Amino acid sequence: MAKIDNAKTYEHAYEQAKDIFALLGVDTDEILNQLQKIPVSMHCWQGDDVGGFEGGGDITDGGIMATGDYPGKPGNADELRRDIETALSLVPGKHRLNLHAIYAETNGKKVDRNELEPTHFKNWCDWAKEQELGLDFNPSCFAHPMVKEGLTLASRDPNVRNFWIEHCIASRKIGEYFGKELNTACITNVWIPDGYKDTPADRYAPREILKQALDKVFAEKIDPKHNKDTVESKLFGIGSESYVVGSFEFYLGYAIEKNVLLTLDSGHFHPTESIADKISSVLLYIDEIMLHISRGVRWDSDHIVTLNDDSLAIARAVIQNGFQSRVHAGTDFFDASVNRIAAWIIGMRSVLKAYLNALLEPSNTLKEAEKNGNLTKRLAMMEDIKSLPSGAIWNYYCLKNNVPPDGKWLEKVEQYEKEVLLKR
Ligand code: RNT
Ligand code: ZN
Repeated sequence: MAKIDNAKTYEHAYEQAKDIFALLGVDTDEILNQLQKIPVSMHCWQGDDVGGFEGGGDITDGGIMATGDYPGKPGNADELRRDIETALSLVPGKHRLNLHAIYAETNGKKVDRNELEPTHFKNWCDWAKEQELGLDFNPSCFAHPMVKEGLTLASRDPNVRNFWIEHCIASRKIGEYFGKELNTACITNVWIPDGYKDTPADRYAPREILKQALDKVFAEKIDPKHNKDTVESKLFGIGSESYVVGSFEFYLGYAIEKNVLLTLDSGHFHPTESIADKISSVLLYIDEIMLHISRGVRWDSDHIVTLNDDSLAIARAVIQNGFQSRVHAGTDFFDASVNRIAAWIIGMRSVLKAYLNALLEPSNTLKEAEKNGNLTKRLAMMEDIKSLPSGAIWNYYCLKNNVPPDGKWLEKVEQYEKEVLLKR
């Protein structure tokens, strides 16, 4: 149990909350065991505004953007790793780290993205081993001069296209290396920004080109024990408002036909469209999916995750049917206007709270009511559940994991900011 002030108060609150949930047939001790087994892949790129260590490169060529100039941004991989360690020390549970190719360490040598190799990620891998973290990976198809007119894998120019095919192939090998070294499959996620600002004259041709390019990327079979491939769709980005080649329908079809995973990013759909309701549909046709849990706000797809109806609905869609092993949760947001480490912690803790809330629901009773046509009971219960004391369960879970409860973690970040971040 974490040594924090007033630990007794939190334990007492847990015991009371536990009794209340028991009245509904929910065993909170058992729920906490289940929550303990849910890893969330924390994205490394919140740490430095999707900067990476190559120098140069503007992420807006990928239709994405981080705004804000909060002090303390890490300048190298060691600093970023230290920030990640700090963030994860304030998040209960065992999680994973999601890396991007732009975070390669090339020892001052210029290594272009199509030439990246596992050695350029050895430091990350050794560190992950030491921290007992699984790694996931992403080719970085943005912030690079070979992004031509907003296109990468879907470019008509074979030089451009082949460069990115090579980069994606190199990335899968890095994923395989992580998987082998860390004894847990790496999920390598292909996302490309390709699209048009204005109305295309031909919506089909770029998709044909992309399909063929992806076939080349995935041609070599890699043991899924080490690396699993996934593809991420998007509806629009900055500068690709009218058309994105890799749309949801495109990748849904691709994933089904080619037996790869599908990534659903909660910020990549129409603002009123939620990924939560897609999960139970796509899992009828695809074995496993990855989630990029984010928070869309108007045109932006990458605000810090909070505990809101959207994140709750996502967690519910996973938990209701016991899809934990088929749905790989991850985060994806970038905000440079607040302390970057706090941003990670807020997002990660919110995702976990959403999962906890979903686990705490008396799901069988709700399903039973629905099956019996008692829709009044279904709605009444769903409303009543909202004010159950799940916060007490959460704080106890934090204590159990040696992590400060709500209201207590921020002071640790403030201390780190004073001692480390502001001295950079
Ligand atoms: C962009 C996608 C993608 C990126 C990262 C950096 O819209 O969500 O996942 O956020 O790869
Ligand atoms: Zn994403």
